[in-house]
Amino acid sequence: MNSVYIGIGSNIGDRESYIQTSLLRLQEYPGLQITSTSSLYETAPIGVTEQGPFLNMVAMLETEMNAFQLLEILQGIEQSLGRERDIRWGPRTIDLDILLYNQENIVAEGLVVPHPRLLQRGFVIIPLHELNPEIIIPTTNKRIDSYFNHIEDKEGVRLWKRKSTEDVFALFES
Ligand code: PH2
Ligand code: MG
Ligand code: MG
Repeated sequence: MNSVYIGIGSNIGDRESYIQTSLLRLQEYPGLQITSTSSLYETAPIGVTEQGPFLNMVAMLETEMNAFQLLEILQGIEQSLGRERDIRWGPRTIDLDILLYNQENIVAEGLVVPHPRLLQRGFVIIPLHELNPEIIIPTTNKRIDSYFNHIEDKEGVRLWKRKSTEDVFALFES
């Protein structure tokens, strides 16, 4: 089994519902289990700042799939939820990014893991840290909590819906 962290974001339409649906679709695949999820955070847009605020979260998966098989699944779910790839860093119904895949460093066309901008983004570090402050970033061999106090866009990340139980989907009830 492989342990994977994925970053999830949405800033168009019913953001929470897109995120919930993406997790439900993911859960349908055999050989893949969602093992934990962070709280939901509302975050100021980074990169292209003239767009609506995002909801972001991180989920942990256990899967038999290799990173490229998983990437294909994630892109299929993005497409099924109306994702259009026109503006880089622009608005999107759903964005599913592989952040970490075991402790592997992957550099290939179309896939770089750990995610290249992971350590510059509070909207990723904060929910990752919430799930597990001891995660090691394989490119630097440092724990995620050593980055937590140096986040530049911290003010732009606010707790939007707190995770209250271990149940992955309870987050979306009410
Ligand atoms: N994703 C981007 C670009 N900018 N900003 C926030 N706050 N959240 C995101 O998920 C995000 C972003 C490209 O993937
Ligand atoms: Mg992204
Ligand atoms: Mg992406």
